[in-house]
Amino acid sequence: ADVEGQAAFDRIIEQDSRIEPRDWMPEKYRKSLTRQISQHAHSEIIGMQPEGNWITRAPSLKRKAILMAKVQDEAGHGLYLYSAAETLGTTRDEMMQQLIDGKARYSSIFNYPARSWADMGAIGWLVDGAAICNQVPLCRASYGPYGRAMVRICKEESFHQRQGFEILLELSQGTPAQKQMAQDAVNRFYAPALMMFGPPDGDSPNSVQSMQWNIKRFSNDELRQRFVDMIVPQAEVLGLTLPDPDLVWNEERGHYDFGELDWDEFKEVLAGRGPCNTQRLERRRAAHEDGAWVREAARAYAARTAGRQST
Ligand code: FAQ
Repeated sequence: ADVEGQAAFDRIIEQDSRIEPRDWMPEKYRKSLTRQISQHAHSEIIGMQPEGNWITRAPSLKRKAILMAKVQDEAGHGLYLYSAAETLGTTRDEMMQQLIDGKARYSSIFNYPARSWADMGAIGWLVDGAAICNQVPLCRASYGPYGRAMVRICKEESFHQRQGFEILLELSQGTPAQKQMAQDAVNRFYAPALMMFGPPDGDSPNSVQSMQWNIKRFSNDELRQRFVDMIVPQAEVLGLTLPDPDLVWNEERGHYDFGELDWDEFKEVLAGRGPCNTQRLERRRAAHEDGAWVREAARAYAARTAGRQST
């Protein structure tokens, strides 16, 4: 092992300072970060699908423009994250290939269908809300390129969350059928959104090491609790209920208690057997194949310009 490199690395972590791409780092740190950042990038890219599904059916021109911009933001987030991961030595092509081959993970949440317009509200409010809770602490992640990418991503996610909340508020204050549609969307997305934070701490093999390396700052359960505490008062403003009979304020803890999640369902989704896993990957593969001509053209152009420069 590189003794000097390790000592310098340990010092940087100890000082809660930043590791940059050219610094020496333990192989396990490089590998675990590549894992987390690439999964995160894939989530953004696959996460475009449930919402992309509603762009053509948005209820007004304004809603359509807003949704289109949001989905484009997600593409942008995927690109910053692939770039951050590339600084650790894995190329974007390799990461994309792993995704297409079904060998890479992406967030469980994007394997659930978006059935109604209200789902655009529930995704913005709950899914982007969970993403913010999880990602704001990642702005302080010890790896520089990741932390810096997170800053801009979190700003955009905050806007996305407001956008979702506003869709639900309008539906909730609309006709009884619209309110019911909003409630139904919240009913379906609540538990899957809570699962975005990952398995309970006792079943989270990566957490301890990631926290020692200052990648994660809080455990999965801590962040899940923070999220529940955040959304309960927001649900009240919306006039909607959260589908959990065990959800109750615990005066002693100063937090809301909530019911156990269905971790068997979570495992099924991670194993590739969620409601939309197959469809999401097929769509991603098809998009990749449809884009082959763009990559070919870019390569041909690069080769031609390189040739011109050398003459
Ligand atoms: N889904 O040991 P841990 C968004 C895996 S937000 C799938 O606890 P860790 C915005 C985990 O990878 C969503 N897999 O793992 C948006 C590990 O497997 P591995 C993306 C999950 O890393 C909104 C195993 O289980 N955000 O995209 C999940 O310490 C709307 C054991 O777990 C991020 O990725 C899950 N929910 O903690 C876009 C944030 N949970 O890798 C479009 C960055 C766990 O050993 C529309 N990531 N697993 O094979 C993180 O903060 C962490 O990686 C966690 C997991 C918290 C997700």
